[in-house]
Amino acid sequence: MERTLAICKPDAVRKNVVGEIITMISNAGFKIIGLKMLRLTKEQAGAFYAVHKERPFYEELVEFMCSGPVVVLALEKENAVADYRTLIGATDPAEAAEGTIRKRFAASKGENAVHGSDSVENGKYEVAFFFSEAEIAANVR
Ligand code: 3AN
Repeated sequence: MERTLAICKPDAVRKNVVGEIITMISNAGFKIIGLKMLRLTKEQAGAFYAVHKERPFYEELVEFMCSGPVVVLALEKENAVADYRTLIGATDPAEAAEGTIRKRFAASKGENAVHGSDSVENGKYEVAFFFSEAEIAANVR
């Protein structure tokens, strides 16, 4: 079983569409093995997106991710990383396929409703960033 991390970003929380996003995730066959709502500090958001540190949008991205609460979900499924990327659609909502989460709820490349891990390795790392092994274990028991 593979794990991936989903985040309903501050724009999705503000638009009150977290429930609809979680329904789409559940309907696509993912098992939710962790779920919490939290407000990221600048330090946490900066560390989470450290791979993008050199990109021109880094500061904007960190600011945006701290601009309100987020909902983080640890998901489990066979082929979870690739299947979840398919479900969310392209980073730019203008390029996102019909029926994807970003097609429905993203406003722009920055305010794009959801995050998804981009590799199996990052999936493990990002789930561990937000959830302890004990928390996950209690949910999969
Ligand atoms: P994805 O989230 O689809 O994996 P990445 O890894 O290219 O996309 O970018 C990470 C995050 O950075 C995106 N979710 C988005 O919020 C933000 N981002 C990417 N490109 C831009 C951009 N051109 N302007 C503002 N924010 C961006």
